[in-house]
Amino acid sequence: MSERKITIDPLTRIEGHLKFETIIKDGVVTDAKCSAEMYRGIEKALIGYDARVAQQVTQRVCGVCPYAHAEAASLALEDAMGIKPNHNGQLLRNMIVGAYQLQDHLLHFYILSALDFIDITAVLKYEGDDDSILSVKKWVQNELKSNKIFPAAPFLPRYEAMYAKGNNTNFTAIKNYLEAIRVMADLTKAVAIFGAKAPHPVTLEAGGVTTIPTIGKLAKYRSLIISARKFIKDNYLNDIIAVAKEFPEYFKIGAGYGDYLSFEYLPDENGENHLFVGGSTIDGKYEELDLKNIFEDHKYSYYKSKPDSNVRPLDSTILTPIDYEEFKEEQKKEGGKYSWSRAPRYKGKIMEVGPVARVINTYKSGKNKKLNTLVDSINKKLGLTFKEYNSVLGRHLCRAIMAATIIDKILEDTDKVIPDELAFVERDVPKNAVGFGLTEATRGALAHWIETDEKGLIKNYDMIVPTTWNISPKDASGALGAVEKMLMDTKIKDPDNPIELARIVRSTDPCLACSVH
Ligand code: NFE
Repeated sequence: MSERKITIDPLTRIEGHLKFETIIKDGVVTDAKCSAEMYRGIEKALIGYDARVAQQVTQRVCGVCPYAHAEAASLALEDAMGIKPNHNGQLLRNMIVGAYQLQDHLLHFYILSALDFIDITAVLKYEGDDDSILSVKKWVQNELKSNKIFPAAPFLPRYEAMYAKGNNTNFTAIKNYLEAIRVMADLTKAVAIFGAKAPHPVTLEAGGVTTIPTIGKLAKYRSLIISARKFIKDNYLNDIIAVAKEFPEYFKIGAGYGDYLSFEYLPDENGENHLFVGGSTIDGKYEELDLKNIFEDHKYSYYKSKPDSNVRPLDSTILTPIDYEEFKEEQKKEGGKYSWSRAPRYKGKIMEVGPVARVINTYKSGKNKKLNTLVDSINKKLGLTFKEYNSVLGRHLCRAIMAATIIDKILEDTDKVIPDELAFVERDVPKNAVGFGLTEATRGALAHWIETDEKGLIKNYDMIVPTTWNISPKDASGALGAVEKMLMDTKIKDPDNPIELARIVRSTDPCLACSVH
């Protein structure tokens, strides 16, 4: 029997620093371990400050999903205040976070993941007259002629024979890669119209959005979103379908536990009837969300353990990181702690969060008929059931389904905004209050909890973040984290080029900066 350990450290084309290790026996993964390699402590850094700073500071957890932290922080403080945004406040909030999330989905597919599937060297065979493809062809030719050690990095060198074979798939995706950058720029501009800046918009606050929606701003936002809509609905979705047809086996590779958690996302102007529902699907059965089921485990995380490792939200900030001597001991120990990520669990189960969770939970709730129609038509076209959604391609496909759904919603919301009317209600920060805020960040379910003291300053703050769910280490029961499970049993064609592993991990779009926060 051949046995070999494959360590990838760090995995590139993701956010932050992820190390993962697998044991391969006879070409099959028999053990997997994901390690978040840094500690940040932003929850602890908030303690003692005015509660309104949480919106700004928690955004600095991340460069790609800051909007989601601003929203969750605002929702948590609104919950503590006992208020909701007004009509315009809710709509503008949706428009900021929705546009930002669309930009992030394009970033993930085209910039971070497409190069796992698309053959950039196919441009050398291109004989057409499309200027953008020709520009890439010329660039690759010039790079290959140069004497640099890594010509055409980061696109080359490539593992041979592992990419899409169809010239059309490759040419179209390469053209769309460039086009996606322009669309991402437009979406970023749209975020900045009402967010005042992007990244890290400053106008999302408890009470709504502090920008006044003038007719000019609304018209500009609308035109940017309309120009992005065609690309998202046609090009993005079609590129995923083209990749799906080239790599049908990736609807079977990367299956996790198949249990899903999502939070409600994008409400109507009254803060109700969300576009995506909250809840869980466990063993195929959908149930509404009950936050009391969330606990965090830290047996394999670099924190000092209490006897009971199940910690409730707002109790986790009392956890103290282990000191450096202990850290070195744990690393040497067989079966020791191995990640700075904690291990959130729902009903004691390991939940996958993200695009598949959002699509499956919403579909099963039956509350969004348009989504169900779109999902049914795609499943028919590709011959899929939800079983195949539990896979590398299922995750990519669900992102495109979500993006097509979100862009219609934010356009409808734009038309409901009342021009020139305030989008913000101001309130004092409540004293001795507790609140929570739930949303869906690009990568999945995001929750913030806040507790204020007798002066209204932050006494305690807790975040449970999408990638923390997905990338979590084992828990006290010994069960593997969600991505660890996805890696298990994978057949590796060439252990010297284990691209299957990278494709699996990237399909969850991990963000380690958020994960450890
Ligand atoms: Ni840093 Fe994030 C998203 C949040 S993490 S990217 O999306 O919250 O999983």
